[in-house]
Amino acid sequence: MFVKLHRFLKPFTSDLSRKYYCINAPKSKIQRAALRRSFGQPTFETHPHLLREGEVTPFITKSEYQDRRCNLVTSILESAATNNEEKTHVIIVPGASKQYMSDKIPYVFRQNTEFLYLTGCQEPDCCMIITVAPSGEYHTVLFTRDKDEHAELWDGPRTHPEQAPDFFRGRPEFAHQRAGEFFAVVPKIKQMLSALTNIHSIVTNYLSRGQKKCENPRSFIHRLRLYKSTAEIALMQKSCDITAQAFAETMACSKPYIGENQIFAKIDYECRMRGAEYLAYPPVVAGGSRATTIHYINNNQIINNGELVLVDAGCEYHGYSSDVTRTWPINGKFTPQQREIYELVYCVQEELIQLCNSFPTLDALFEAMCRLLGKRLQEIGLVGIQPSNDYLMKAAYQLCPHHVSHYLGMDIHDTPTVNRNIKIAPGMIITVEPGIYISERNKNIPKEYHGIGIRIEDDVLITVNGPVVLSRKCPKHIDDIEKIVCQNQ
Ligand SMILES: [Mn+2]
Repeated sequence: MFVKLHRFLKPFTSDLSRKYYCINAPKSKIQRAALRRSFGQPTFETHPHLLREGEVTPFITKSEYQDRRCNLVTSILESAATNNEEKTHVIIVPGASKQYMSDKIPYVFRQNTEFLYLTGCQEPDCCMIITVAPSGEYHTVLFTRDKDEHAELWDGPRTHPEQAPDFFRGRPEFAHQRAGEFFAVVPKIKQMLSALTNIHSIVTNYLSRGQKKCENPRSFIHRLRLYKSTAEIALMQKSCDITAQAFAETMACSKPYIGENQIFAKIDYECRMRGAEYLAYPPVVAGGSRATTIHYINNNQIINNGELVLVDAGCEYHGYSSDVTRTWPINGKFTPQQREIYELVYCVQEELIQLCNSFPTLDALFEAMCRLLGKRLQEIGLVGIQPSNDYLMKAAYQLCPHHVSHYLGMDIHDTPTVNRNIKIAPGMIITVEPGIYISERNKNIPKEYHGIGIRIEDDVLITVNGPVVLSRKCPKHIDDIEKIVCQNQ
């Protein structure tokens, strides 16, 4: 059974995939000892198919996590220095708590991204505190849950503070504490763990009594997360490869009268079979005119012959997200109107990716999208001939009422506190996603175009040598799409 599954997985392996260990492979003394102990998340010893020695989470080493904490401390000290402040800083970053669908039935746990970025800890109800002396010396404490034999019987092992596993501990910087001790120090924080969204105000209220200044560290962390490391870029590439291959498989199984739910299931399956943990967000699978509803996620209709399907989906691979959109004719053949609009969006998207060579801001890319869409819509007669730039921009915005880009990384809308008016720079990953949505109620556009909704979205890494399309393996050119969708019709 296991051998068969192993063989089945093999064709999907790529340069980032690890060697799968045979289930009965002899284990070293260290591995056997580690297996007897228990951890709350995969380790090199217990999951050698996922992690290498020295890694806290797949591909991210202990020293990279240390660097991240060190960079955070440095950036906070730098900011304090420009304000002429010489103070002790206490940085509090809580992890997420489990959420429940209904009594005792949990949702899939997803760690708070800032906490995961700084610690690599994947367990619920933990907290990290860094204290920084005015000298710059700092000390990190990771609070993990207390031992609870009964809870562990149900939910699996926890990484106990006394185990102090090597993979979390860095230089003397790091210590483990029981969550219980932590709550004794800052009692109010227990409350905030169950209401993470209120954390800032709870801590502010608590600390303000001592006349201390309280600032949200999120924007400091986001400015670090904005620039991806070599390991993060490799993870993002893999996440995009998985999504691209899943799209290709999904296109290939398309046929008229398939359900949107079936396309959803297919893409989810293909992503997971390639090692993704889950889809990074509820995908949009919108057949026909439903594609003109930007956030359509009901995915419960039948896609009729002659209709397009717009699919916006991406996976999460070891904490890194991809975000891709493709639109294709369910029967493999674009109608003349569908082809016309598709080619228009395709050309604009390609031009926008090329524009990344000059490192514009995301807002500048958005303006460029409106200008380019407006011009091309005018060329094919869907927007009236008026010379004013303003008019064109407005006309385009009416047909594409969303932004063309966002930062991408661990989260889909990554680092949202970073403004879209800063220039893109090497190390950033962004989406480029123009679209055209022609409502059935649009009286200014001929009827034969009504109900057409098309978006093309790729994930783009910015480098010194220009943009690199990470999702390039996903079929996009009209000929490639028609060929792949037609093959099983
Ligand atoms: Mn997107």
